[in-house]
Amino acid sequence: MLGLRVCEQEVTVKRLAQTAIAITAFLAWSSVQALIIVESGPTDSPANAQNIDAAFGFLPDQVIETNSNLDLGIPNATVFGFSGDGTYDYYSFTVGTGASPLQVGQEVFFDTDFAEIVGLDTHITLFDTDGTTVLDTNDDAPFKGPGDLGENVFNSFLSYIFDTSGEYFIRVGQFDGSDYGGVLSTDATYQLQVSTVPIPPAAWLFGSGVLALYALSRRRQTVKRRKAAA
Ligand SMILES: [Ca+2]
Ligand SMILES: [Ca+2]
Ligand SMILES: [Ca+2]
Repeated sequence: MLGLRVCEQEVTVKRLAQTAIAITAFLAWSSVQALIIVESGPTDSPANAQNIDAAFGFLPDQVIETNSNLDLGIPNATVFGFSGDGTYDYYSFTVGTGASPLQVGQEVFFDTDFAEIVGLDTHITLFDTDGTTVLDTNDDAPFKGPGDLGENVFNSFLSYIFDTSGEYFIRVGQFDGSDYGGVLSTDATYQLQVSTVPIPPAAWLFGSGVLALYALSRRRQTVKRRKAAA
């Protein structure tokens, strides 16, 4: 009887453990899913832009350009977009407002992935808060990064440091030889990644170190002046 009870307890513990593992796996899966949003709505103009603030998470993403050693602290968002309806795709995001983790003074990276391998040559353009002033644009990335699986480097990449808070726009278009690319006419899909690097703790340490040295040198000068006066 005792043996049977121990056995029953073992089974219960095992079941509880399995349930815990299943719940953990589900939570991990749902937070991974939360990092990818699918293009929805017309997205064909700044006014119809899809806001991606809620898509940001901190789980490692294999295909962002800043994913050093699968760093857990890198905010990133992924949009799965559709090409081929003859319009541009506009997405908006806020910087420095707290609605997204993007901050003023931080370098933000924009890149497209898995587009070239399905026959889409992307061209991305970053717009100011008015939706029309071009801040930067890129047709082909200057390097082949994770997610750029094609033979060439037709996927796009650009980085930008925002100096003012507000809602900005990133537009996905298609290479057509023009300065900012044309509308998405090829029937295909793409992934747009928006990511940044955390302000490194080392920078803060360095900053406080410099302050400490400055304070020490001030103290030494004061002591020296006092000694000279005495
Ligand atoms: Ca990438
Ligand atoms: Ca689209
Ligand atoms: Ca391109």
